[in-house]
Amino acid sequence: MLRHPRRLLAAALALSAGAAGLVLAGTADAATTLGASAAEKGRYFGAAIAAGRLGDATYTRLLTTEFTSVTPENEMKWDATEPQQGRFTFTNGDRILNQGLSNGSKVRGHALLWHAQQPGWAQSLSGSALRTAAINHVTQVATHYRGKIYAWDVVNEAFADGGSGGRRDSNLQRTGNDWIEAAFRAARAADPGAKLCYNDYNTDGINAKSTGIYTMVRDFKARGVPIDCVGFQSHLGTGVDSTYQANLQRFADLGVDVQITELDVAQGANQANIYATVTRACLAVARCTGITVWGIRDTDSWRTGDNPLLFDGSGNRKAAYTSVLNALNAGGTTTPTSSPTSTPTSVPSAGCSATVSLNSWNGGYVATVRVRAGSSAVNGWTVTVALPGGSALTGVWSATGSGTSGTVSFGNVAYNGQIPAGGSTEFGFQGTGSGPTATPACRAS
Ligand code: G2I
Repeated sequence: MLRHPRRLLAAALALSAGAAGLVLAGTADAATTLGASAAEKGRYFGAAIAAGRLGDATYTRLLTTEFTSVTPENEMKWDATEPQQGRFTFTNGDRILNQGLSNGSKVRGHALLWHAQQPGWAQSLSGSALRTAAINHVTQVATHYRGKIYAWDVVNEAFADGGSGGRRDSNLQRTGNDWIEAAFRAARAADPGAKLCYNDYNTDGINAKSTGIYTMVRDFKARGVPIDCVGFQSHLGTGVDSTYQANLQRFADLGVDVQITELDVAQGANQANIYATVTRACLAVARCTGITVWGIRDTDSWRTGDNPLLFDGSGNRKAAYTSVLNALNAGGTTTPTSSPTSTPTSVPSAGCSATVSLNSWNGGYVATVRVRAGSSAVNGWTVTVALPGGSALTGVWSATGSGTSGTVSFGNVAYNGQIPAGGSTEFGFQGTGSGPTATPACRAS
């Protein structure tokens, strides 16, 4: 059977929802929790949570009944996980992880590198000492959580506010413009199963800042830098930009998932409507895989006095809650599926060639495939790879894939189909078992 990675994702979402005992698609009745309703649309609905609140019975009741994903509000940040250089403490991060996993939820890792909440020792480093320490941090933390994190915010808030569309100045930025891609490569090597996200705020529409990020993501995809998703924090005031959905869509069209990662909205006449607008925007973009709100009750929020969340301080559902639930239960969603693809029947011909390099470990691998044009330019390509028995594909980036075992094929995506004569591009996939050993076949279209 031919399968697309997004179908695998949908299947995985269904499985994780099933583990939480939720009723899935096919039922006539509207689901009655945020998580169950989102699952019916193939998406998760998550909350940022704090380890220190897990002893609060109302908090944990809401958490376990309403949400299907958790993000640590502070517990996996650099100051929390590496308070002294080279000495890692995962106690509170692990509490969040275990809370999520024991509830059948996804866990979003937040955040490997950020200019804020750095431990004092890192704040005082610069240059190659800081770069080395930062990459080591990414490697150690992503390795500790390997195989357990759905998506990592690898880099958080690296772009400047205002009209420049450029990078924010920081000690990390001063180590060289390539610090972001170095972080993503280190994260991929450490946890090849996690989706790797870039996350930022004030990106809630098409503006100079979001366009700067868009340009970076497009460049990363073209050069094979591993990036799988972009997080839109969505800390909103009393309005939402009319281009909110179009902005999500333009990123999705680059071949990355998009996620709403830190949603909260100032209390006011528009709060419920804005929540609904954001929810509908995610449902309308096939690659929007889920929504996370930044806290559970108003009293749990970092925005003291804004009352920006879905539950009041007593844990009662607000109008904003009902608005989100109704939006989730309404029709008009774009489900994360794709049109069927077909297995190539013709013998691969000259015109392009492909080579594969493997990063393997006991039980899995990441394959990086370089596709090269011959003496003529290529306008679209398909690469066919024979997987050894027992190997199953678990993810693909910078290509569309069909098949999960045996002979699998990969096609170019919009931005990497055209290769000039003598030029090359890259895509990758990951799988369980052993990686392919035979040279892949390449067919130019
Ligand atoms: O600032 C809101 C969010 C913006 N995007 C990235 C997120 O990581 C960020 O989260 C907030 C947390 O919600 C706050 O809880 O990040 C803040 C730090 O920049 C967090 O605040 C910190 C306080 O500054 C510390 O004094 C406090 O010890 O929370 C810590 C734990 O309560």
